Amino acid sequence: MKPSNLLASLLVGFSLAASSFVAHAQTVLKIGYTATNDSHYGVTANVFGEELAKRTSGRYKLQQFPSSALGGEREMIEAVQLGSQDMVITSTGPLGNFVPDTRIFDIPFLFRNYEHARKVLDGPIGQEVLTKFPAKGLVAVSWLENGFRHITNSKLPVIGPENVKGLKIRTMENKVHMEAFKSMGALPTPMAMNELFTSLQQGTVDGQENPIPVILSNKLYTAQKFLTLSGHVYSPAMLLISPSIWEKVSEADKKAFYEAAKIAVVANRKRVNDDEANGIATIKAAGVSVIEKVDITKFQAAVVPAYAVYAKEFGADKIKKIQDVK
Ligand code: EAX
Repeated sequence: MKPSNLLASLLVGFSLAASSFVAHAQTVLKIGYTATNDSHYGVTANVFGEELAKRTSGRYKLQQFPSSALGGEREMIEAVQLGSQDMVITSTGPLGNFVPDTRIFDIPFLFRNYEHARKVLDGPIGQEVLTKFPAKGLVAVSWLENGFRHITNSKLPVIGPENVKGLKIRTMENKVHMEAFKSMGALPTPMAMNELFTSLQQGTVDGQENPIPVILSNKLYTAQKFLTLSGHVYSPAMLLISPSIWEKVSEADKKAFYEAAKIAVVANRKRVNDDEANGIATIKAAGVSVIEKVDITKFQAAVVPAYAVYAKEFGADKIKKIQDVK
């Protein structure tokens, strides 16, 4: 073989090896969330990871960081925007500070029940909001679910809004929620999830509000005396991916991401249903007094002043469009 031919075949061999390396290269995606792995978010990440790996022949793999190991939700969303973190499962809590269009879904007493909320998010109204993310440096793979939020506290049995007057209640870093609690006469204290447990223990705040899956997974019930099943607001969640990753994903693999997310959301919602059905017994058994007969009409009346603010921000017609989904 002439030296020039030898060089040519070496080059061909090298580039073949390089392309087969590319075809088998594995991308490990770092995903963070605030709940434990044994939770409605953990189950979502597990199923999403398995389904994605299956559909991409193992080219995409998840590395999970549960329990706020990568920080609070606001920090994680920022990191996903910057590309220093690949994916996050987050509630919409702090998300409105990045993509204001998500805020409308944080309005209290907007959704009648789980069926209503899921229908809106899966339908044209919810899907349209997903298209707003790229302009804000984020990619939304799918809506997920955190659940209807309930109030817990360590001071008194809360039956109606008059009982939350003057209570220091931790809210998410979300101005829609803060407005609602202000309307009820509470003192809303915004705080990241990873600071909450200690704040409840030390009495920096009297109470907080979260869905049953979070109260269970983060063991918040061990630091509270009363749980009021207020269901005052639905808390959507979301699976976000960094644009710096997304722009490198092939069209076929993007389909795999969406398909995997579709299966993960089924598991996510099933776990929320199961926690709602079985979790309250666990909370009661731990000695928490659970108030099931709640004065919902009074709570709704108490947030009417906040609705005036929401109508101004989002448009009364847009709110009505969501309420009208049957
Ligand atoms: O996303 O911060 C909160 O109260 C959220 O519900 C929690 O982090 C789950």
